[in-house]
Amino acid sequence: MSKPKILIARAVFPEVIARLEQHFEVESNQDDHTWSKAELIAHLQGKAGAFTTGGDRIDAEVLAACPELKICANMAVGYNNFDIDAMTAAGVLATNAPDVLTETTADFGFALLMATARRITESEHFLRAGQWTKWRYDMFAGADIHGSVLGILGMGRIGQGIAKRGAHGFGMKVIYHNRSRLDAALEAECQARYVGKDELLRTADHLVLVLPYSPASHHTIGAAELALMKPTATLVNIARGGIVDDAALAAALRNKTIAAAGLDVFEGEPSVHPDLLAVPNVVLTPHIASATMPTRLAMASLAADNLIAFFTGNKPLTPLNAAVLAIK
Ligand code: 8YV
Repeated sequence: MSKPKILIARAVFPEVIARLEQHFEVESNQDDHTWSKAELIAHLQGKAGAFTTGGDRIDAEVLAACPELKICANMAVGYNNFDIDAMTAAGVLATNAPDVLTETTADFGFALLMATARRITESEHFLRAGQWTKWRYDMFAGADIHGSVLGILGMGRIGQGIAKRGAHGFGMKVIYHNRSRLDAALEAECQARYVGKDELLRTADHLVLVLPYSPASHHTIGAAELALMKPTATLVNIARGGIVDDAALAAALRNKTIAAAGLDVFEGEPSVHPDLLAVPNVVLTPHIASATMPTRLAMASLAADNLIAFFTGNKPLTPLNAAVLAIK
């Protein structure tokens, strides 16, 4: 019997490709071309499965053009690149890659928070530019982490990881806002107190965004929300571009409405709003919060496990629209 055909839409670990080749006829984009939608559709022709990353958009147009497609396995916990309703309607299973990146991403969120509050990259640029000629009492004076109020917007697994690091490691007072409140045991574990969104914005010394992106969370942080924050506050976004209005944030940083920001994700990335590039009080990183080799391998392996399980008649590990499985 011939093997099912799958497409690996981006470059990935050779050992993951080798494993998939035991089960599938594999076409892979190992040269890591950036495909247009038309090119993605062309490469998906005749494929029953796709291994995707966060940049590969699977929507009604792609689904209509690829009728043989049965499953898309995302190598990402976020899945805003999938139109889940359209996939369900087309009978295409969607899977993501949760859990395996939680601690790595929480580590990075904390690293970005510390770099932002303590002005690490800004001061390094100053040093490299040969501007360091003497000590000064207020040179790159930033904001304390220890004992401060850590606000978290979006209290899923990664938000909880950041809360625990803050509360247990740095004695921070943790407050959070989320669509639903955590149960009492989880709140106690994270030493986190539930507050309304306005109180979160007004009270946090450091605010970390970890909520999923959807049309409902578009520009959750804009000019009005930034105006509520303390002028000494820092804002960190490791969630998704589009949750923050980047133009409004650049203006707030320029006008010192808030003190500083740390951004790993951007609206329209890999493009970055030119106004953000022009302000010094922002730490900018290229969407690397999950980027350690063991974690990236675990994410890719989970996506591969989902594809293999699906085609060998087993239950995929992390389905997003399990209803599709029920009607098969
Ligand atoms: C990925 C991410 O690096 O998992 C996610 O949701 O944002 C990142 O860990 C990226 O989406 C590539 O798939």
